[in-house]
Amino acid sequence: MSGIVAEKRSWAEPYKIKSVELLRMTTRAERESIIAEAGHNTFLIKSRDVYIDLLTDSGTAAMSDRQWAGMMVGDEAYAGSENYYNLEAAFHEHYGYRYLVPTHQGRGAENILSQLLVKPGDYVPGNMYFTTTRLHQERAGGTFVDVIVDEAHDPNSEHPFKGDVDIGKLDRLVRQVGAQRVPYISLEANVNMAGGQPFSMSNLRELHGYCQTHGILVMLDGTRVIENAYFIKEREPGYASKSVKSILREICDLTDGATVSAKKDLLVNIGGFLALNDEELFKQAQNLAVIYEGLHTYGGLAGRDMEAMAQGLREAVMETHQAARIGQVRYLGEKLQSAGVPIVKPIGSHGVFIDAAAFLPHLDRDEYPAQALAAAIYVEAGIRAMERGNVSAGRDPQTGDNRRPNLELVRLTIPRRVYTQAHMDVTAECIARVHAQRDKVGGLRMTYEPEYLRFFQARFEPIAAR
Ligand code: P71
Repeated sequence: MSGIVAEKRSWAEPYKIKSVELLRMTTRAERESIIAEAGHNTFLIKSRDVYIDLLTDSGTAAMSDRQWAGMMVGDEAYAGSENYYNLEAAFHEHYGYRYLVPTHQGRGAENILSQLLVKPGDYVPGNMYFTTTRLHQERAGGTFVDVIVDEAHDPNSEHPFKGDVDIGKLDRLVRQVGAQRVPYISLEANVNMAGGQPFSMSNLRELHGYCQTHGILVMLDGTRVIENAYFIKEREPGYASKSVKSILREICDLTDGATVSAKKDLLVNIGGFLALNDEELFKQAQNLAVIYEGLHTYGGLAGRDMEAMAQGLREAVMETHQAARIGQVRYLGEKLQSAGVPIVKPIGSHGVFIDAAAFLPHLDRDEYPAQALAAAIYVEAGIRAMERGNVSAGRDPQTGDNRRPNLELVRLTIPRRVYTQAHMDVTAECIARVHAQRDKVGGLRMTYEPEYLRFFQARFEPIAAR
């Protein structure tokens, strides 16, 4: 009975496993040649060469039996599919926005929103950038301005709501450029690039008031908003006894619309949508959808995908699901912390973010420490992580220099309902081994740099063997 105490109550996965996918292990020698062939970029490794895949939580969830059952009732009519109306009903019930435009994934919705609202010369403030979101804003002629609280840029700050907007920063921008050049604020839930950090309801309420006064829309990036709702329930005074479902609704009611990648919160492998309250904007969005996505009742999705999304939404607001989801990420994060690995605090919702700058202090940011660390983790145990630092941040469009963000991170992203605690143990042990030999990890030089979203396809080579 050692280790078991009467008071302790663990959580367990609120499901049992009905179907499995076998994993394949490679040798270290194989992985060394695989990473070189992939140009030291984990995006360029074949899935078959990965043992535990923590690249992303996007589109990687295990669907439930009910979602799979939904796939069998796909109505694949070109127009007016039954599944669209089922999705719309679930969408109205849970998010409460008036209008829905399905899209093939999140960036499809971002494209439409940016084209609709951003004019050349506009400014789009946001609580930290997201790669695709900012690019769509820039391509529409806008300039992104970061207005997140300073704590978000400090991996060691324990601030419980590092996703909050600094209203003072927003106000300075509005005074400087004029509210008429700020069409909306792009408000991301559970801010990805900050480490999966939530905003608070009180901050959102204040932001909503400010934006109403100045005629600025609040557009939510609701990709991980249900996880954000769970953090509000856990951390914000007055919310402990409210349901995740009602907190979600309260968030949406304080915003004017949303872009959502359904590949995260909503437990599906593909899909997204744009949500709006304004009828005129909605009509224009539906019209743009037929250019870029597909007819407005499918938006690039199969009928079956919309059915799986509707069911995923019902499962995503279940508290047992979120407790296990966020509990599993926390389990891995705490293991890494106790092994002395520097990570972003507090532990976020969708992954554990290793502070690569602190892990590899001997490397300059332009030697891409997070890229090098992700490659070293792969070579150590076949575990695939994602760089979220200088490579992801890209170049400043004005100066052409690397942006060198303060956060230089490697994300160990946990797919929903896919891996077990034992996989988390193996992962933590792998990272601890790399950490013990961290001085052997050398820097990288970029040998191929694509123009857009370079992190997906860039190639690197080691600067010199150490
Ligand atoms: C993630 C992804 C997928 C991704 C996208 C770009 C670079 C690397 C990985 C996608 C998001 C997201 C947020 C907050 C919009 C999108 C785009 N995340 N907002 O984290 O996290 O959605 O991929 O469905 O087009 O791995 P999309």
